[in-house]
Amino acid sequence: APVIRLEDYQPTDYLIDTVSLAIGLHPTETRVTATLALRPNPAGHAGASLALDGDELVFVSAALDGSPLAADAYTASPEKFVLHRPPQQPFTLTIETCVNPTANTKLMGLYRSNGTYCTQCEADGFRRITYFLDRPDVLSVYTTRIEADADTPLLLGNGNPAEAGALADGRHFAVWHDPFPKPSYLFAIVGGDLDHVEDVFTTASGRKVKVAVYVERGKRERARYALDALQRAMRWDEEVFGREYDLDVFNIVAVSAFNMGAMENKGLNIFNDKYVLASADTATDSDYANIEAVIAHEYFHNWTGNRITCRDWFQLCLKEGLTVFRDQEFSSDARSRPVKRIADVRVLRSAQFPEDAGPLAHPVRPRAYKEINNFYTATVYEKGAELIRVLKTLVGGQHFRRGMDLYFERHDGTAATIEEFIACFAEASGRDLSAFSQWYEQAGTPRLSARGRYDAGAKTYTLTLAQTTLPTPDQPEKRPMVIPVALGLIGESGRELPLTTADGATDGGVLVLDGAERTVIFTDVEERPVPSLLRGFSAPAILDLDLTDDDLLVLFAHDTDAFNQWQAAQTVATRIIVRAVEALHAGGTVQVPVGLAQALGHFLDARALRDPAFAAQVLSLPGEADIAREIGENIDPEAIFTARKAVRETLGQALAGKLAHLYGELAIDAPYSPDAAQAGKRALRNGVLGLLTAGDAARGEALARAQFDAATNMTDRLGALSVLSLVAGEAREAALQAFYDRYRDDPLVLDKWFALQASIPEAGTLERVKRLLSHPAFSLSNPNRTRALIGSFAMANLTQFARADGAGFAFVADVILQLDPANPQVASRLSTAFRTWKTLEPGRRAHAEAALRRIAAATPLSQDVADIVTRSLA
Ligand code: BAL
Ligand code: ZN
Repeated sequence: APVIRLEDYQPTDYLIDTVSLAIGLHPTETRVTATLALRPNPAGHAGASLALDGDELVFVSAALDGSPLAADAYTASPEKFVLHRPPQQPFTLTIETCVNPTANTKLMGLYRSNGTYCTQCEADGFRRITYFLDRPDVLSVYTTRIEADADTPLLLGNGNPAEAGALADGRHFAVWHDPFPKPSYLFAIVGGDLDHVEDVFTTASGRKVKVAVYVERGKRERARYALDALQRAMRWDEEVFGREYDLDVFNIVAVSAFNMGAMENKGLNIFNDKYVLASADTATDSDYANIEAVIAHEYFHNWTGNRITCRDWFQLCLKEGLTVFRDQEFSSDARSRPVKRIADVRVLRSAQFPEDAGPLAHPVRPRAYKEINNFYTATVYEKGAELIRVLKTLVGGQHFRRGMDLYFERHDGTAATIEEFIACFAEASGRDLSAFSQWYEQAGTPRLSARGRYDAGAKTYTLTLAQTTLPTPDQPEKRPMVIPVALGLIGESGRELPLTTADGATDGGVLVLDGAERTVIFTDVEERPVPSLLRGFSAPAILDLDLTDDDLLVLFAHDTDAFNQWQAAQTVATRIIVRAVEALHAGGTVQVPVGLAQALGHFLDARALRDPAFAAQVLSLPGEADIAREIGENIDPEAIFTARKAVRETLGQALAGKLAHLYGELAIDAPYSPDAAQAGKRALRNGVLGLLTAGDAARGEALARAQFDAATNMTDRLGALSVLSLVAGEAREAALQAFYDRYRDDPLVLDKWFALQASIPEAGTLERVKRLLSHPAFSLSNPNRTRALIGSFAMANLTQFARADGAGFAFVADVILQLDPANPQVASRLSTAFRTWKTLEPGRRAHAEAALRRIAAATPLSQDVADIVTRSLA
């Protein structure tokens, strides 16, 4: 496949002002008639031929200004429609195509999910419906007429409903008109027989919007939380960003077969039903939080993505990073801000840091790609969101809001670039942001190191910060980034010390490091301080501290920044586990200093009942992947697993009394609510149960069994089952069977059942997963099921995926090859599980490489998978 480069961007030679579509839905022969109002683009090449994109299309007919085209006037293939000599004034082109939604297993374009017709067009699925200039800078006004049989009573499109009625032979139609010009990737239709919940949302200016969520029959009550989250998001965007909704209707449709999480089509969001359906009995507290976040995310795209879209796919972070930032802020306001920040940073570190440190590393705005679907990455989304946060910290909250207002005002109705976005903030703040903009160009995570020296006589504290970034593919040389370091100084007595410098370098508690190194001298420092750096995780960097464990425990006990309080405990725990790995390698035994257990004990006494959600984050020790990242090379997953388990065992035993007491105290009497307060208690109680079981398996198992049997909600039931799943034996198998029997008809809950079994860190798991592949409830053609079973095994079970005998790698490679012809996007996603293969010890590394080479050598192989494995091997 050719490489597409940012520097080669050219506007199109033609523009498409309006699109009129007539779609006759049929399971295997859907007729699509597209009438495009075209004209030469003043910015393009005069007289050029018109080449429209297609993908596996069946061409039927074409007409120019209403008259059939002569055979020599055009060429049509499944991949292209070319009009050789287009008129040089406005003209209409009518093209008829035929598509087969039932045979569409790629789930791109028009397909069927459990009988429901639905579409997915981002990034380039529209060309699988009709020939088009299928790129985000071609904005058109769409009118869509959908026709179907009586068995498909619901017909939805973008924009506002315009007309509907009955036809002969029991068929019927609906017309939708979207007045807002949009790129083709935001096009959508739905046809089906669905249930729904609805409400009326009144916007800030008093307009009434009919909001509705459509789900499969029988699942209506499970859509209520999503409908509520939608309306809260709509209100929040008015209050916080001044953004009002702009159509008469807003529809959300949940489908069970979906490659992504959800899609922001204008006025018609289509969702993976995992991010819509929720009830106490079937969804965990995390599911509810994810639904709230994804509903808000897709809604927020209406302004950041739809009203202002991207000029080209290199600018993907313009809409995604910004919209993730917006949904993070929404959830922070709806729940606990520090807890949300910790959760988001956990995601960034576990999903983005490894990407940035491995062969798939790329800048937040890439400069080249072969397959755009492989760039919907944690770097574009999560690091992209961090860059918005860095920008806000650099310019300040007020200037940030003014810059956003300017961006909406200036670029509404256009396809914009990162440069245009940043220029709005430069203008609003009066600052030169050219150095900041380097964050978008340079891949890799900066390593920030800090050295401090206290002079008791002079009462000065000298802090030196330095940064380096390791080379990444195609970027051997790295420049320093602009890193805002939010900081404070904590005295050993526990009080926050004033930040006084001669030049006001840390005004507002933020020190900006914009070169390789910077030294600041704090004066009037009355006692030896412990620095609290990168507060709130003020930049996406890796921090190397020259602090002792005791210093860190001072921060854990006294830091006024909740993020760094949590971070201090995590850092101490990480160090202890890394030392334990080293000890095991040296043939020694695992030692856990009493300091951490004592500090955790004090913390639990003081905070557990007051702030359980935060305490749950503190109690959740760094995972195996966190430790692997810290060690960095020659990874032996078994050693990490054993070390971490031993540390948890020691802590569980040291804190046994407190944990048992807390477990009782945290029980909830009230009826289930997914709100943050109850969810926090359940999170901590499940965390307590886990640690307690690590210290005393028999006692923990008994408690978990009782919790499993008595649970009135999925969070408690699955929390107990997770604990039970770690203890091999009859009890585990009985609980798994009971869970299956209860939920055998509920696909989303069965996903949890598959995922949990695939995550068991035992040698028997590979055989279990292979057995489950042929379970009647399993199907590789459903992406959620595939991700639950195979994705969990490959991404959340390090010891078993990276088995020393290579059988885990080989198995996942087999599944990727089996899935690839049907659904390359999901296959390609799975293949990113190998992204850290180069950090493994030599034996495992060789097995991983062999598996990757076997995939790379397979024919045929999709461009999606080929791109990932080729870059992974480079
Ligand atoms: N645009 C793809 C799905 C999302 O990020 O919202
Ligand atoms: Zn998005």
